[in-house]
Amino acid sequence: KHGHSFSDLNASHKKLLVQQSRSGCNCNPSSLQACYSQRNLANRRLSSCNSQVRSLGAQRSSLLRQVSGLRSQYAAVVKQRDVLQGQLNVFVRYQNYGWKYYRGSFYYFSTSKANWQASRNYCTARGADLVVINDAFENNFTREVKRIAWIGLYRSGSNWRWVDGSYLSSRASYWAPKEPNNSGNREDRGEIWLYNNIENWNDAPWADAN
Ligand SMILES: *[C@@H]1O[C@H](CO)[C@@H](O)[C@H](O)[C@H]1NC(C)=O
Ligand SMILES: *[C@@H]1O[C@H](CO)[C@@H](O)[C@H](O)[C@H]1NC(C)=O
Ligand SMILES: *[C@@H]1O[C@H](CO)[C@@H](O)[C@H](O)[C@H]1NC(C)=O
Ligand SMILES: [Ca+2]
Ligand SMILES: [Ca+2]
Repeated sequence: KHGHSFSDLNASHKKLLVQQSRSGCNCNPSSLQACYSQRNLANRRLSSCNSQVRSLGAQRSSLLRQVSGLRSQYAAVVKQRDVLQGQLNVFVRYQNYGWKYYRGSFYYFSTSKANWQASRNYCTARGADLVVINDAFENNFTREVKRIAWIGLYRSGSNWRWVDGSYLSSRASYWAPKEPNNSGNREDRGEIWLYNNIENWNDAPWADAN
């Protein structure tokens, strides 16, 4: 009876081991304790794996956000580059036609002589206008033409106005000494005159060929 029950026990232990091995516990069948401790180890590994998965998930969303940020930065830089390339093309084209660049504007000093209105037409036909001298820098720059040349200044009643519509009284002016003198009562346009002086403008009749 004793032997019978031991053999039963042995058989049921074997069955148990078979069940455990079916359920995936891959341990040494000689020790149940070793099996538990391997299971516990596996559980710890599993929970460490889970927290790595969670942390990788968080890293992934952060990386996806970074990628989308970089994509929009890239698009902005591409746009900026295209704008700059366009400006460079304009720059090169103007320079090839003899225009001079100074402080944000292009200038063309024609060598042909014409009256004020014809000179202005020459400018407007080229998408420009006679020069409006805004400050001492621009005045110095235009004096470098080193010859008499029309500027975009005209008499309007008792005022002088620039071709952009502004009144000279609201701006710096660089009239030569004793100018504008309206000589012969017919000097109604401004010109670069004593170009070696800071104060260099003169009034002259519009029909003069400068
Ligand atoms: C118990 O089972 C083992 C194998 O798991 C076997 O080697 C052994 O002889 C068996 N003992 C008895 C008394 O049946
Ligand atoms: C203009 O030129 C004069 C000398 O010709 C100089 O003294 C003056 O500082 C210049 N002005 C500017 C704003 O560059
Ligand atoms: C008046 O201006 C003209 C230039 O437009 C100049 O030739 C002439 O000498 C000036 N006359 C006087 C009296 O300053
Ligand atoms: Ca100007
Ligand atoms: Ca004059």
